[in-house]
Amino acid sequence: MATWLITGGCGFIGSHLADALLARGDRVRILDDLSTGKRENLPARQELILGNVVSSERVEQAMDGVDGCWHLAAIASVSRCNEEWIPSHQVNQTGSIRVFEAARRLGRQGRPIPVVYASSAAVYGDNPALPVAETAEARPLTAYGADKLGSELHARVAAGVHGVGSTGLRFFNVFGPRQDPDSPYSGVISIFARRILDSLPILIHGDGGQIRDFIYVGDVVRFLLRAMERTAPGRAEIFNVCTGGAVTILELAQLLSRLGGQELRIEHGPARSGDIRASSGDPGRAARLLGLRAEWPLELALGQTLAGLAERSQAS
Ligand code: NAD
Ligand code: UD2
Repeated sequence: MATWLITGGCGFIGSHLADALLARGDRVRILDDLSTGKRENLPARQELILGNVVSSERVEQAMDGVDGCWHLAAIASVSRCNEEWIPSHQVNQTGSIRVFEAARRLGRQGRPIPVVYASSAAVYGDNPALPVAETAEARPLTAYGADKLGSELHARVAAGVHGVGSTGLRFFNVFGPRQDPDSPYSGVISIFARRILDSLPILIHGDGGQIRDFIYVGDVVRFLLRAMERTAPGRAEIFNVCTGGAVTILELAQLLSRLGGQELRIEHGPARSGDIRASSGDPGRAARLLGLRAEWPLELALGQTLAGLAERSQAS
């Protein structure tokens, strides 16, 4: 039976990955500091190492004896990373290096532990060539994006110098149940869903013409699992995790209101500084080399998300 480490496994994406691994009978180990993740996102019996991914002792303790590591722990808020520049750099970049180093040191028979890690479409910045492919110039506009790009560069060093195999997944806009609707830093879909369930008007930053490529967490877990199967020693690869779709924030608000049985009520606030105007990914490389495409239709996935939030609201 395989044993896996998920750093950030108490989080939105990590807890869905943990569910999938447990469902197929594997053992899962979680390293998380519960800074944004929640213990209740995991089954009560699930082993959790409470700790910081910046600590080499904690990372080595968590990595020892596992067959592979999904590294998802990060400060995922763009604005928080800009405001808390040094501390978030330590988590988002030094934390990644800690993981690569532990994968090197704790490999067995000279074979480093494979690592799949979360990068982000933020590395592209405001690259106008849409849909954007992995070969496009990376020009991050935020500290968050710069640290995700830095993690990719260190992944290449880990492969070339130390033989650590890794696969970096550039997530576009991920949504689904357990994305925390109460955090101002959370994804737009979780925030809009909460407003609709509370019968409150939706607040759009700017004119609502911003474009995003929304991918459902159920699809993201399929990419995470397949990427681990493909990760090989000495090779560092990168893939977009996206649908290739392009939805405006206004269209999103209209769709969610209809699905939530609410009349559309919108208030427009100022555009968010540094907001990317248009973001949409080219899913072709992952389709060719991972053999995967996103399968969840947006409307069905939005329905699942609304239902999941309504259920948790009633339970709490
Ligand atoms: P999340 O905040 O729900 O999950 C992050 C997890 O990491 C949380 O459980 C948190 O407690 C943990 N964590 C944070 N700092 C830590 C530290 N120093 N040590 C140990 N644990 C720590 O966010 P998410 O949306 O699930 O994101 C998961 C990964 O995917 C992150 O790396 C994020 O940057 C990346 N990503 C997410 C999206 C998205 O749309 N959700 C888009 C692009 C990239
Ligand atoms: C997402 C990720 C970020 C980074 C980036 C990469 C989240 C929360 N953020 O940033 O980590 O990976 O993608 O491209 O996952 N909006 C509103 N009203 C609201 C909230 C948001 O209008 O109440 C708008 C916002 O101005 C933006 C869009 O919705 O234009 C998406 O916002 P977001 O915070 O969900 O995600 P994004 O793309 O800024």
